Amino acid sequence: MIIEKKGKIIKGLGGLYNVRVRENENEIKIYTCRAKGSLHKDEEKLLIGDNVVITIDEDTPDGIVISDIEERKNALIRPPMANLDYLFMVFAAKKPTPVLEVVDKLIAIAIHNGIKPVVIVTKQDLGDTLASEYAQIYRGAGIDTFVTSSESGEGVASLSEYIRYNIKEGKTSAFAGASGVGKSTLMNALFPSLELSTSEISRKIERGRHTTRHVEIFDINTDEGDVGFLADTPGFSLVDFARFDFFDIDDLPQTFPDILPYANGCTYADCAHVGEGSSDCAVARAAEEGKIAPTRLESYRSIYRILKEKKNKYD
Ligand SMILES: Nc1nc2c(ncn2[C@@H]2O[C@H](COP(=O)(O)OP(=O)(O)OP(=O)(O)O)[C@@H](O)[C@H]2O)c(=O)[nH]1
Ligand SMILES: [Mg+2]
Ligand SMILES: [Zn+2]
Repeated sequence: MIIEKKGKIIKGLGGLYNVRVRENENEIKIYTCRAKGSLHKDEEKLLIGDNVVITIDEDTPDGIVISDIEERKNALIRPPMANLDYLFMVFAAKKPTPVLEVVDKLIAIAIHNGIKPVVIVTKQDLGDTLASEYAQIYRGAGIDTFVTSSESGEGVASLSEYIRYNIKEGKTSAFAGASGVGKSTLMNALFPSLELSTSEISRKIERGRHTTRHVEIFDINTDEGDVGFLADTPGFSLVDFARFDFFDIDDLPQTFPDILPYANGCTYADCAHVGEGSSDCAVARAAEEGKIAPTRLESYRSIYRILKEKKNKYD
């Protein structure tokens, strides 16, 4: 007999996928299976977070395959996931030193894809002042921001409350950021039963050791009646706008909600808001008045330059 079931891909390793299926009210089952040949085509490569149909042929051993993918809400390259509702941008107050341009690029990509960005500044115990300064930048940009320490427990309860309140009813979320910032450690602090592996950053170069090797989605908030999903993901340090087409240059202002109102209000002719010190540019003026954080404007201008160069090349 052939049976079809709907489920969600929660992990994938070497062509084998774990698909989470709700069998009935009380039972969740994980099926390990391969994808049907036609689903291997590059453009529709399966992603963690995909909602899929699996076909079970009870008459053959290994007779379970992923036979269809449901239409995606969105898909990201980093972390490689589909159907995200929330993306938690995780970086440390120090060790490793954050690269805010990468954080800002990720936030822009999330917003462009209709994913709600949330910032988490970890390792507050290593640098309280730095952590507050970073948090100030993102709160000022209107982004939900948390400061945590998995060492002292600071901020963990309020983040936990936020996650419990927002990541439920099938919503999918992920922790993303550089290696060694403490994503897995924080997930363990929030959900001790996960027991994810973590490891010290390299003392010499102060970089993480890429401890988490694959994306994996976990059930959370199951006590609320319905489930929410949270993924741990491998660390990455590059978001390459030159190589990948995340969005067009015309879409850029919408991805910076803190700059958008001033960009819209700028009456300087054909202004791209990237000129240094032009007193006619409303964005430059707002930055001078301290209404836009300098690092946010730098990131905006950096993305603009990359997209502009790309456009000039192909137009
Ligand atoms: N002092 C301090 N150390 C922390 C904190 N959170 C994590 N660490 C340490 O930072 C190191 C890296 O933590 P991980 O959780 O493995 O980092 P990760 O972001 O998951 O790294 P990848 O899996 O490589 O992407 C570990 O030695 C943790 O103990 C914190 O809040 N304070
Ligand atoms: Mg990890
Ligand atoms: Zn302008």
